[in-house]
Amino acid sequence: MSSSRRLFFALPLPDALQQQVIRWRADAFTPEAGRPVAAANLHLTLAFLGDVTPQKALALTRLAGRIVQPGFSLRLDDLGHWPRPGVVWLGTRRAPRGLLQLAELLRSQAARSGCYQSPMPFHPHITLLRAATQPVAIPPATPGWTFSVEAFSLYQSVFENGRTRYHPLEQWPLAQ
Ligand code: 2AM
Repeated sequence: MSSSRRLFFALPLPDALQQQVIRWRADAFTPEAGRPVAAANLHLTLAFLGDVTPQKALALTRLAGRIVQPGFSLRLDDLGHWPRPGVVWLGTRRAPRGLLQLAELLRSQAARSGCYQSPMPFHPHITLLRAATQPVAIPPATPGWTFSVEAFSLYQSVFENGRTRYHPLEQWPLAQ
């Protein structure tokens, strides 16, 4: 019998942007600030599903495949620190409507399928550092990267050899 997998829907970051972000991060934060997330793991979560059975995963991927939404442009111009989960994040000061609609749809489909959804409002962010539980000096600004979001993905979170990796399982285009 196949077992549950830890899954989430997210926006991937283009490879070139991943590299720009990690180069900037190396200068922007001291090593004591927190544990850097690997470049390949940088993503913006749309809906966290938790541990999902194969049947539920299939139902949710079918629903995801029926989503028809236009792409949008995302500007990464916000930074913050959440000391309790120990996360330093990169975000956006003005979340585009397309991003909020896509997250809302995926989150409500997940909730209807029985995946617990946090009652906290959706705060789109890309986790840059983890284990950042001490005060962190947050730079006043980011370079203000902007990128065009043309697809969203389903990821599996896998913990192996002491590391968490996010494997993209499937991707769906947003309409042009
Ligand atoms: P984080 O980066 O703020 O920790 C894979 O774990 C992704 O799902 C991460 O982006 C993580 O957010 C998010 N995530 C993990 N647990 C979650 C939860 N209980 N509710 C919402 N998002 C969660």
